[in-house]
Amino acid sequence: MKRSISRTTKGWLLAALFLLSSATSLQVAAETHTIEIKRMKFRTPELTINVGDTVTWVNKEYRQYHSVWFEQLGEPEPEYFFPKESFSRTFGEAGDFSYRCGPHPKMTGVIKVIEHGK
Ligand SMILES: [Cu+2]
Repeated sequence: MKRSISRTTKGWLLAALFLLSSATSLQVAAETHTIEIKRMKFRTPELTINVGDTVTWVNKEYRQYHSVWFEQLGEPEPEYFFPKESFSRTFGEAGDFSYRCGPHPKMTGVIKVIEHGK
């Protein structure tokens, strides 16, 4: 009798462990997205990502430097980055985040950050 109770307890423990591990695997891993900067344009200029994802802008020009400036967030203009260099930013909350290049105001883009599965 005692043995069968402990066996049942063991079964429940295993079931609980299984549920915990499957809940963990449902979380979506954060991704890194790449935007290339070529011939004075962000390619692509509009990108939708999930909360927690990172965007890396890569300068693919021959000589031209650029910056990625989220001016509307009231942030200071970041340093320029040169060909073969990159700039990264992680987005921790949902929303539409417009940005521009500091030295080239006509270069604009937007990162649309959404909650997972919405
Ligand atoms: Cu630029």
